[in-house]
This record gives sequence, C-alpha cells and structure tokens, in this order.
Amino acid sequence: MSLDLPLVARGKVREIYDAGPDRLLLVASDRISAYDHVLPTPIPDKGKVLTQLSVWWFDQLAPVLSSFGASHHLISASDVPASVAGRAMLVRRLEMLPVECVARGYLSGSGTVEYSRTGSIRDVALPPGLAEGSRLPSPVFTPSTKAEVGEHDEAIDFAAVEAAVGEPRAAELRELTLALYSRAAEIALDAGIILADTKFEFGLSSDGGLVLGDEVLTPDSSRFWPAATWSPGSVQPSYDKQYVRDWLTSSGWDRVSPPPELPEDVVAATRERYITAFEQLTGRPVT
Ligand code: Q0T
Repeated sequence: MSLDLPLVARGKVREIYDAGPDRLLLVASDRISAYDHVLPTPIPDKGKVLTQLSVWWFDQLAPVLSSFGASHHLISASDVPASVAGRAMLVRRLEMLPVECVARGYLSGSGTVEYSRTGSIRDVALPPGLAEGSRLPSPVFTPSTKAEVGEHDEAIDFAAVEAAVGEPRAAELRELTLALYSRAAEIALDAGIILADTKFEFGLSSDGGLVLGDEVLTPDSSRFWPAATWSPGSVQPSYDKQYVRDWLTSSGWDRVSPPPELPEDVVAATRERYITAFEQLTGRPVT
C-alpha cells in the first residue's frame, strides 16, 4: 500500500491520514483482533466490508442526526486514493470530544460484571434477575474515557461526562447516543441481528456543530448477535469472531504470547461472517 499522506494516528486495525487542513482519511485494514491481540493473519476484505457497512449506517442514521441538529463526518467513500479504494473514508476533521459514548440494550461483558456486583450499570438501577445476554428494560448510556495505548477504556459516570464537556453537551450526548442506538437496533433486528451494544465517538466541527465521527456500528465497535439463537443466561456467540476465538482457545494459545497464525478454514469462515452481516443488514451484495 502506498499512501503519500502524513500518518496522523495508527490503531490496532486502522490508520488515520492527514488529507488537508480540515480533512482526514480513515483507512480500515484487514487486521483482526481477538483477546486484546492483533492476530498475524489478516481476514481478506474485512476492511472493505466494515468501511462499507459504516458508510451505509451513516446514511441510515442521517435522519436521527438531523433531528438533533447534528450531522456525521463522512464526506466521501469514493473520492479516495486508488490504493485504498473501498476501505477508506474521507471525513471532516473534528475536535473530538474526550468521551466514548456507549449505549447498551443488552447485558454483556463488563456490564454483566458491574450488574452482578452492584445491581446497576453506572448510574442506572436495574431490576433483579437479569443474566448475561438479557435485554435491558431500556437502553443505558455507559460512557467511558478513551484509554492510553494498551490500556482498556475506563468506565465513567455521567457526572464525569458533565465535568468533561459541560452539562448541556453531556445531556445532548446521552440523548443522541441512545436515539442512534435505538434506531440502529431496530434496523438490525428487522434483519435478524441483535445489536447488543455499540460505541460512538463525537466531535465538534469548526462552526461548533455536533458531529458523529469514527466508524459506526461495525462488529469492531459493537456486539452483534444472531437473533435466531439468542438465549440469555450464557455468553452469546459473537457474530463475527466466534470461529476465531474458538480456534484460538482450542489451539492452546495462552493469550499472553504472540498469537498463532489462523488456519485457512477459520479465515474463510470469518470472512464469510463479515460478508453475511453486511448483506443481511443492508440487503445488498458486497461489491
Ligand atoms: C478524528 C479528528 O484514535 C482513533 O483512531 C485510531 C486510528 C480515533 N480518532 C478519531 C479521530 C476523527 C475521526 N474519526 C475526525 N473526524 N477528526 N479526529 C482521531 N482519532
């Protein structure tokens, strides 16, 4: 890959390039992470499929954003350098807000751990008797702060969001995050996919407008579960990475050493899952 643009940031699975004074180019790779490691084996077409899914979601969610007087950062997914065609988004450069805006409609992972200890998630009291995978009575906003490289995101309460961005903006972030999640979960469920939770990042444009940034509603920023097999009480199979996790577990890898290469059948099955998720959600073939 040959991009002449200056590199702004490199994440586990994507890169951000400087594309001009008020523009960035977000480039998704085919790298996959599991158990907090980036695996040495790429999943062919993963970056392309997830970019196109994100682009589709920006379009689906535009009415929700408009109803809040907000917008998204996508300028174009077609006007990008040829070497990254299909897996890059040209976006408006924003001043990012220092909060990860997570919405959860189902109990899972760290949400289950917190609920088991306290009966609540963050500031929100929940009824007794919920289990891993249970649907919540209503979706909850569970913000976190973006961690340093190698660390996990740190859960924060709503007061910490208010302290970080001010009370009116904090209220706006919570309401918009929940409205975006609710609409996306409804769209996903119509396609047979449970959107258990997701993370949004917002920024401010030069004129002070609130803007949805990052990549949205991909399996890398969300938990997708097949609705047909949903059964609260145990960990739900990950839509995309279950083959990878199962194979890594059966391989005897210790989750500390550098992870092993994936066999080609696991790569092929995982690639198919990304493509199926895209096609099931959008009703379109991947191009
Ligand atoms: C960003 C300004 O750290 C991140 O990615 C790692 C590769 C997330 N991140 C987003 C930005 C964006 C976006 N998206 C934007 N539109 N404007 N900054 C910076 N880091």
